[in-house]
Amino acid sequence: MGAFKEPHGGKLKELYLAEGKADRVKEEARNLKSWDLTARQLCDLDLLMNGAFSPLEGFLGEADYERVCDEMRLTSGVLWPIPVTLDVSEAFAEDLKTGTTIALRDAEGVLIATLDISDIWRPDLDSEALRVFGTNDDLHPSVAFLKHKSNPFYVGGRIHGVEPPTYYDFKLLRDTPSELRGRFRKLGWRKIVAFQTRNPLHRAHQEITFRAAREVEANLLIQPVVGMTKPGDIDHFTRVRCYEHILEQYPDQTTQLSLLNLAMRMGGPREALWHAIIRKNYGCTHFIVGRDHAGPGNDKNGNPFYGPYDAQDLFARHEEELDITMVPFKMMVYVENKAEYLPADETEATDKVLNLSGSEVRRRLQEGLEIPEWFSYPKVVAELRKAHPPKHKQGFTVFFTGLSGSGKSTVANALMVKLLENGSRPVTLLDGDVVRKNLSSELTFSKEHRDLNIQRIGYVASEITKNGGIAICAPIAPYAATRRLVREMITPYGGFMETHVATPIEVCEARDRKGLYAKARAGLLKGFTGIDDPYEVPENAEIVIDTGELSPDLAAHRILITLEKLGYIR
Ligand code: PPS
Repeated sequence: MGAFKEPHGGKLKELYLAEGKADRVKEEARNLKSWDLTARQLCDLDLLMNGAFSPLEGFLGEADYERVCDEMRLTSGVLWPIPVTLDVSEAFAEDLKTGTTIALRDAEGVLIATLDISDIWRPDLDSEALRVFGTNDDLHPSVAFLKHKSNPFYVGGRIHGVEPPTYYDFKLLRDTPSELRGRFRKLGWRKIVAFQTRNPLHRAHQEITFRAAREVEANLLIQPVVGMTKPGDIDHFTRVRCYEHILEQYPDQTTQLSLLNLAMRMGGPREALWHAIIRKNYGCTHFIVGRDHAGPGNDKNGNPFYGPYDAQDLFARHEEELDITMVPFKMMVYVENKAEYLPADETEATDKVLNLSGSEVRRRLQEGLEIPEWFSYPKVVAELRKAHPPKHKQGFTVFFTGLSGSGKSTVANALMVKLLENGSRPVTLLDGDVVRKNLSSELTFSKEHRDLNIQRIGYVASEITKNGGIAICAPIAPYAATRRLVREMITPYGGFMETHVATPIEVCEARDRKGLYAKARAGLLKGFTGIDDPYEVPENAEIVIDTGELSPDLAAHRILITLEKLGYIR
């Protein structure tokens, strides 16, 4: 058997036009209707065009789609487990006609490909979720995508590639299938075992890859996904730096690292088959399938969506047809008394087995705790620490909310000065009144404009938090839903402390520093919060203070103590 047998018995299907033709198409495409591709569609198109999705020649038409959903097969009978579809808005689909051509462009408007439309239809996305992913539970990331993010119409048809999407990062590590096959050929590699990952590699993974290579006497391809992975995963910039470090630990000339611009679906067993087909297209002969391959986590009842070895079972049933050999692995654990990694089912009852779960690693990073050397390499841990600094080095936002005159600005100012005195990070104060004069100068106090104002404040605070600074926000922010939105914008990047300045309205009104309550009572100022406009009292604020009872100094001090307790300041 030759090592480079063509996939599916056919040629690698690269969908790029020849250079001269591509130039002509670029000219002609000016008159075509254009669809701006989403990040996920751009990943799919990239792999369609470069042949990683061979034998597909475009986005699926309706008949192929139905059979893929039901039977994991194209109408030709070829095994294809995941629908690769182009979802478009109703407005875009409205005057589209089959038999015509549309232009597909990236976010900057660059023409990436044209598509000859064969099918336009409104799919039943709930049914797709159930048939492909086996569930309607939107804790499954792809079900959530289908239910809440996907456009309602699908457009199928043949693709003519004009140019690959531009990526500015790690260019030398991104390969097309023919480039990688060429490299294997040049290196004289005849057996290649591929390892798929969306996580940083630690010693356990390395052990799996070593064992796999040894078992089947093959070279190794580490092919991590850098397109789209599970929400909340470690960003690919950090991961690739980690991969580069761990690659130093592999024997010279045995292993290649190449990045895959795949948009994962977290489809468990079906996804494992898909990954294998892709690796076959990249010229690999073997594919590692471990525990819970491409697993989407747990459902609403806390149970895993798929069994830990379902992917291996499904693969085994289709292995011959896939024409790429599975190298199955059980979970690897560290056996301290033997100072080595072993598959969990090969340990003895007397062994001292060590294992760190993903969430335990995240907790240790968060708290700045030790990550032992049996688990990972110091250089890899250092990269992870850079990306996940402990709390006292992360950014955070203190978000004050409360009635006009409640004392938000005074306490916020006192807090700012105390934090500047502490000196750990730069501090920015986004006071309600000041924001209204600058960032939101054109806005009124209608509900819509108040929401917009708070979203703008939230956006700025999230950028500050992301970059390790401290944002103190002090608007009224009367609506719970908008405050929740701001919380969601910030928590992925750092701390969020909602601080309800719960000074009673009678006290605020008695102070009436700006005379606004008097005006509102006299009917001269309409829609004033607390008088004739709502204020939804926070139900889950981290801190509640009443400036009727506490001086600004003491109130700021209480917030500081809370920040200290939570680990954000030292
Ligand atoms: S909001 O609802 O969060 O967008 O309000 P905010 O941007 O914090 O602006 C509040 C300041 O604007 C003054 N002001 C009013 N407040 C409430 N309702 C009405 N109709 C209104 N008109 C003007 C008021 O001085 C608020 O300042 P603070 O510092 O809260 O007293």
